[in-house]
Formats: sequence, C-alpha cells, structure tokens
Amino acid sequence: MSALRLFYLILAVSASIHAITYNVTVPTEWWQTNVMYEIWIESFKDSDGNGKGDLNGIKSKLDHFVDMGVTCIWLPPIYETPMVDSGYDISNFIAVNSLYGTLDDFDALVTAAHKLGLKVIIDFVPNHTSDEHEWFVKAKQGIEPYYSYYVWNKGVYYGDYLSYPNNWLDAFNDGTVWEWVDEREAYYLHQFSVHEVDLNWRNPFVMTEMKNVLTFWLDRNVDGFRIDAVPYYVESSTLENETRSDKDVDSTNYFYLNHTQTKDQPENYPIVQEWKEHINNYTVSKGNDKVRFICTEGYSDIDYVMKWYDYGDDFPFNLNFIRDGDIANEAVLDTAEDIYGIYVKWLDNMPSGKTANWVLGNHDFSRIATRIGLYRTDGFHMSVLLMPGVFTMFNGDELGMTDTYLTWEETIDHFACSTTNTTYSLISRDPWRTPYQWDNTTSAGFSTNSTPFLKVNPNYLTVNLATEKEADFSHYKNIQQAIALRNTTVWREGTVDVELIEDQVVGIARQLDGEEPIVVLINWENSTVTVDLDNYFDGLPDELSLKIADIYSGLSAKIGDTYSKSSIELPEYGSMVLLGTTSA
Ligand SMILES: *[C@@H]1O[C@H](CO)[C@@H](O)[C@H](O)[C@H]1NC(C)=O
Ligand SMILES: *[C@@H]1O[C@H](CO)[C@@H](O)[C@H](O)[C@H]1NC(C)=O
Ligand SMILES: *[C@@H]1O[C@H](CO)[C@@H](O)[C@H](O)[C@H]1NC(C)=O
Ligand SMILES: *[C@@H]1O[C@H](CO)[C@@H](O)[C@H](O)[C@H]1NC(C)=O
Ligand SMILES: *[C@@H]1O[C@H](CO)[C@@H](O)[C@H](O)[C@H]1NC(C)=O
Ligand SMILES: *[C@@H]1O[C@H](CO)[C@@H](O)[C@H](O)[C@H]1NC(C)=O
Ligand SMILES: *[C@@H]1O[C@H](CO)[C@@H](O)[C@H](O)[C@H]1NC(C)=O
Ligand SMILES: *[C@@H]1O[C@H](CO)[C@@H](O)[C@H](O)[C@H]1NC(C)=O
Ligand SMILES: CC(=O)N[C@H]1CO[C@H](CO)[C@@H](O)[C@@H]1O
Ligand SMILES: [Ca+2]
Ligand SMILES: [Ca+2]
Repeated sequence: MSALRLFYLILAVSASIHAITYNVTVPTEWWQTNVMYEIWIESFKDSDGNGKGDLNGIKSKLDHFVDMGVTCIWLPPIYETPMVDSGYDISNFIAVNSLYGTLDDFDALVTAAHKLGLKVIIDFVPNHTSDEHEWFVKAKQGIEPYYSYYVWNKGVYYGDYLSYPNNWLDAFNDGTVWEWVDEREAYYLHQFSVHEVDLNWRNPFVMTEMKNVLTFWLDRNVDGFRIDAVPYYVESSTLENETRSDKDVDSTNYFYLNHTQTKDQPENYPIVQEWKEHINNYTVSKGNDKVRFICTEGYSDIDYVMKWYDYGDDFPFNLNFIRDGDIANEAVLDTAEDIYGIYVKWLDNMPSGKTANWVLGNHDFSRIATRIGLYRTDGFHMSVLLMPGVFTMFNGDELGMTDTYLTWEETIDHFACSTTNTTYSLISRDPWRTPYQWDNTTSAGFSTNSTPFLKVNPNYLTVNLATEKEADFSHYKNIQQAIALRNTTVWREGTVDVELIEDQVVGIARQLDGEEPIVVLINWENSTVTVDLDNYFDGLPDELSLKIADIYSGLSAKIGDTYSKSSIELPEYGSMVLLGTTSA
C-alpha cells in the first residue's frame, strides 16, 4: 500500500561485539506511529452506575487519550454474547453486548473519537461462535448450510464402544475438543470452551459470512481490526493424534500435548490475507477514503509469528515480553540480557520494510508492573515507546497499576470459578481487570456505585490518574513525555541501536544525521553502574541532557542536567531518556 523504505541490518564496525544498528522503516501511514491502547470495557468507566463499564463511559473519557498522546483505541469484543468467556464467546457478530450499550452508542463513540483525531479498532473473533449463536442452533438441528459451518465427526468405534476421533485437548483444560450432540449423532470440535464452537474454515460459506461481518463494522466506520487467535483457525484434516509434550501436567491439561495438528497450520495464513484483501477492496470501493489496518494475535514460535507479515498482516502482535513463544511459558524478564535478547530477536527476524510491534501487557496476563516491579516499570515503558514501531498498551499500565489481590469469594472469572478456593488464583484473570483508577473518590472514579463488578485496588488513593497528573513526576507523566518524543524526526526515521551494557543495562540509541539523538538507558539491577557510551554507540555527541527519568531512583531531581557520554552513573534500577545537546 505504500512505498516503505526497506529495513536494513548493518553490522557496525565498532569495539563492541553486540553493536548492531538497524535502519528503520520510515512510517508513512497513521497506524505505523500509533500508540494503540487496549480498553478493557468492563473496567474502564461506568456511565450509568450499574458498576460495569460501558461504551458511553469510554466516550466520556476520550480526552484522556488526547492528553496522553494515545492515537488509537482498541476495543475487545463488543458483540452480543452470553459472557461465558468475557465476550469472546459471540452469539451475534453484528449486535452489541447490551451490558456495554447499543449500536447507537457504538456509533456515537466512533464519531466522538474521530472528532478528536482518535482511531478506533475492534476485535474480530473468528475462531468460533458461541453455542447460542443462531448458526449453531440451526446446525444442531441439522439445517444446512449451517451444519457445515462447524467441524463434525461421527467418532471412532473400538469394538462396540464409540469414542473421540483423536486425542486432541481443548485450551481450557476440560479434556477433549470433541463434544457429543445426540440429535446429530456426532461430535463437534471446540478448541476453547465447550460453549465456543470452532468454525469450519474449510467451508467457503464461512468465509463469506465473516466477510459480511467485517463489512458491517467497516460501514460503522471502524479504522481496523485486531484479529484474535490466528493460530487456531484450521486443524489438520488427517485428524492425527497429537504427541506428548515435555510438560509435567495432568493428561487433560492443554499443555500435555504438542499442538502440531491444531495450531499454526499453514492454511491459517491465506484466511487472514483474504480478510485483508476484502478490507482493501472496501477501501477502494469508498474511493480510498482512508487507511485501514489489521493486526493479529497469536502466541507461537517466532517463525510462525513473522510469517503473518507476508500474508497481508500489517503487524502481528509481538507478545514475547509476555510469553516466550510457547503459550505455556512465561517470558523471562529477569536480566538486562533477557530484555535485550527479546528486542533483538524481533528486529533480527522481522522482514524488510515492515513495522515492529511491542506489547507489555494485555487482558490475559499479569500486569507488567507486577511482573517486573514498579521500580523498573518507567524505564521499560520509555524503552518500548522509543523503539521504532507500534506500542500496544493495556489500560491502567500508564498509572503503574498493579494486580489486585482478590479472595475466592470476590473472584468472578468464569474459568477461575470452575476451579477451587485453593487453585483459583493460578487461573483467575480478575487481578488485572479491576476498575481503572481515575481519582480518589468513590470506586476510584470508575463508577458512582460503591460496589463495582470487581473491587477497586486499595492502592487507588495514591495510584490514580488525577494524583499523577498533579504530581511533578509520575508514571503517567513519564509515559506522556515518552509518547511526545515519538513525534520527532529522529524517532520516525532514525536508526536504532540496542545494546547490552555492562551486563545490566539495556541501552537504545536513535540517531539521524542533522537531528539530536535520543538515548534510553535502563539499569535492570539493584546496583549502581557507570556506563561509557563510547564503548557501545558510534556518533553520539559528547554531551547529553537528561529529559525523562524513572520516579524512584532519585534521578528526577536531575532532569535538565548535562552528562558526559563517557561517564554516566545510573543508580539502582535507574532509568533515563537523554537527548543530544550539540546544536542546541
Ligand atoms: C541505512 O540507511 C543509511 C541512510 O539512509 C544508508 O546510507 C545506508 O546505506 C543504509 N544501510 C544499508 C545497509 O543499506
Ligand atoms: C489416538 O489417541 C487415542 C486416545 O489416547 C487412542 O485411543 C488411539 O488409539 C490413538 N490413535 C492412534 C492412531 O494412535
Ligand atoms: C514436542 O515437544 C517437545 C518438547 O517441547 C519437543 O522437544 C519436540 O520436538 C516436540 N515435538 C514435535 C513433533 O514438535
Ligand atoms: C477484491 O477485488 C478484486 C477485484 O474486484 C477481486 O478479484 C477479489 O476477489 C476481491 N477480493 C476479495 C477478498 O473479496
Ligand atoms: C476451601 O473450601 C473448603 C470446602 O468448602 C473449606 O473447608 C476450606 O476451609 C476452604 N479453604 C480455604 C483456604 O478457604
Ligand atoms: C484526593 O485527590 C484530590 C485531587 O487529586 C486531592 O486534592 C486530595 O488531596 C486527595 N484527597 C485525599 C484524601 O487523598
Ligand atoms: C507533532 O509535531 C508537529 C510539528 O513539530 C506539531 O505540529 C504537532 O502538533 C505535534 N503533534 C503532537 C501530537 O504533539
Ligand atoms: C535493593 O537492595 C537494597 C539494599 O541491598 C534492599 O534493601 C532493597 O530491598 C533492594 N530492592 C529490591 C527491589 O529488591
Ligand atoms: C488465544 C486467544 O486469544 N483466543 C481467543 C479465542 O478464543 C478463546 C476462547 O474464547 C479466547 O479466550 C481467546 O481470547
Ligand atoms: Ca454501566
Ligand atoms: Ca479452529
């Protein structure tokens, strides 16, 4: 769609063994410079006092995004749903969840957002429908074409004993993916909950139906889609058993098997490409009125993830700071080398001319501040924000919100509730879905209702947007300033050089001829370190001035101070954004 400059790799001739400088893809379209903000609708803002967030609530808070510098909001599923899986179980793809509002409310939100220059993208969830969806209700009655919208199998006889066609397991650890339906004398396939029935992506009618769904929302003026669960669309047609993994888990646990037949199948890729083409055709039919984009979500090995770039995907989410490529394993973020390694892995593998993406948090996993510690959170955000590409952030992370402890009685996550009072906390996603902390009033300003759907984190009296806006230094202000630096020529076009310094600092330099460089240094360890940037970066000016610093290390008092590049002392867990001062 655009003449993007190629993404080159230069092996710099310098003293350091790590020195790699990357040319960047110069952004030409709005989405390439986005900060894309995930709003967890239920916990963001309640407009009518029922204790649950809604679309009108979001509309009333759009100024927050303008103030922060966020340019694109991403709404998780807004569709009609029985809410078995937080709205990812959809019973009607062209209607709005009544808990959140109406289609008119949605239209009003999009219009209001556009007026403020914000883009709106929505989740597209094509891996399955709810078992309450009209298509599945008809399929169960044997009515075509709906019966063939799903994946059915008659099972296998072992003597007189009928059993599942194979050993595949669902991702919610309920055991088999196959569910028996008496009326049809057949099993249907579900890779997730038994209430989420997998669509048959080998059936062209399913493609037609889902393209109509895309068109419906394009007509409502959305700016793009985040496409959910891309590795799971198509299963191997041979129905071969999967083999045992190396994980020491119960035999009904999803991770008991290697998902060689049910995940990352090659047929998934052209499906997404066809949606992208459909969206492009829509744009052409509107006289190229605006640029629309898609991005995809999938926790897979880097090769499978990178392949999406070749199939019409503007970018796949980079979830490597959350999972290590295998959905079963948490990302390891213990050392500076770990962080450095994750940055370089993406840059080394991304195809030429593409836009990078970085994600630190989302609705499915523990908050970043909880995973790495608050004292490292500012530095980590500064570094991802000043890397080239799109940063995808989860609501509340800009405040340094942390996971909230919830008792068994307070737990509402459906999957946690189906466990026990001793194991629920391993499963529950409630701790990072508690209400957004706007201010120090009732329910943190989230709702006039003093008993919201999930309790507010007790730290809201100090950790809240209003307080952080008033403070001289805060997580929020640091993020706001780092976002503002993305609106510079050096951020957009400058090279990027990522270095591991003294084994404990991640250093990032953005440089461009004729522009002041941006340097980010994050000390990942609880010990002071002095760094000589000459050993790691070429071409920096002798002096750099401190622009942004984390709020805990004491560096805030030194904002505006000048540092010699050959000797910069970083306190324990200290992080800095430094700017060049040569032509000042
Ligand atoms: C990187 O970009 C610079 C400036 O445009 C250019 O001189 C250089 O040749 C590029 N590197 C490679 C490997 O092409
Ligand atoms: C597949 O797995 C099932 C369940 O473990 C087993 O009963 C069956 O024999 C296996 N089939 C093959 C072909 O190995
Ligand atoms: C299955 O998983 C184990 C451990 O992760 C791995 O060593 C093996 O190569 C995997 N097998 C296949 C066929 O992917
Ligand atoms: C897009 O439009 C072209 C030209 O009309 C057509 O050939 C193609 O099939 C369309 N693609 C999709 C996915 O609808
Ligand atoms: C969990 O529930 C059981 C049975 O209801 C009860 O006996 C036990 O005390 C509970 N344990 C905890 C940690 O709450
Ligand atoms: C509540 O917040 C307001 C405005 O942010 C502040 O002026 C006030 O001191 C705070 N009150 C308490 C009890 O923290
Ligand atoms: C970005 O920079 C341009 C020119 O320097 C300025 O006009 C514009 O207001 C800035 N935008 C933001 C969001 O700061
Ligand atoms: C850092 O080290 C100091 C002193 O060694 C210790 O008191 C402090 O708890 C450590 N901080 C963290 C976050 O571990
Ligand atoms: C992995 C993933 O994100 N998949 C979505 C598809 O379906 C499951 C079950 O609804 C959801 O939990 C996921 O969010
Ligand atoms: Ca509400
Ligand atoms: Ca599927």
